[in-house]
Amino acid sequence: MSAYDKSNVFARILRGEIPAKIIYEDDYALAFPDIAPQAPVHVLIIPKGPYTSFDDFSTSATDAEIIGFNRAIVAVARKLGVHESGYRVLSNVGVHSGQEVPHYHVHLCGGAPLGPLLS
Ligand code: D5M
Repeated sequence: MSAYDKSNVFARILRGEIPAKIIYEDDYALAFPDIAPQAPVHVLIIPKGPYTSFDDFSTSATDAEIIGFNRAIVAVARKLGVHESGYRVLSNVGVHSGQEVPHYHVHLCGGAPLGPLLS
């Protein structure tokens, strides 16, 4: 994976340069709706640090960042009311996954049966 590009769209959202409807924020994470939702609930959760992907984050972030970020995902699921009904957490990594934005993000989808992930 190449070096972190500070001009990516999620870095710009973190800096407040591009508007986003923030639905959750803490020391480790920010969450906002996906611009092209694929489910009734579809939000993106991003860490505040400059990590390109799940792979980069899991390799380079501190234990506190990793724990804090994962707990933020669960907090978002609770806040959105999908904790009981269930939800999907997915992250694209690199070219073959189709990752578009080179700032680590997870898609949290739910609000209805999602069907099989792979078909
Ligand atoms: O998915 C990147 C996702 O990011 C894709 O579902 C669109 C979404 N996106 C792109 N720009 C924005 C803004 N400005 N707000 C909200 N959502 C956005 P990937 O996993 O990289 O393929």
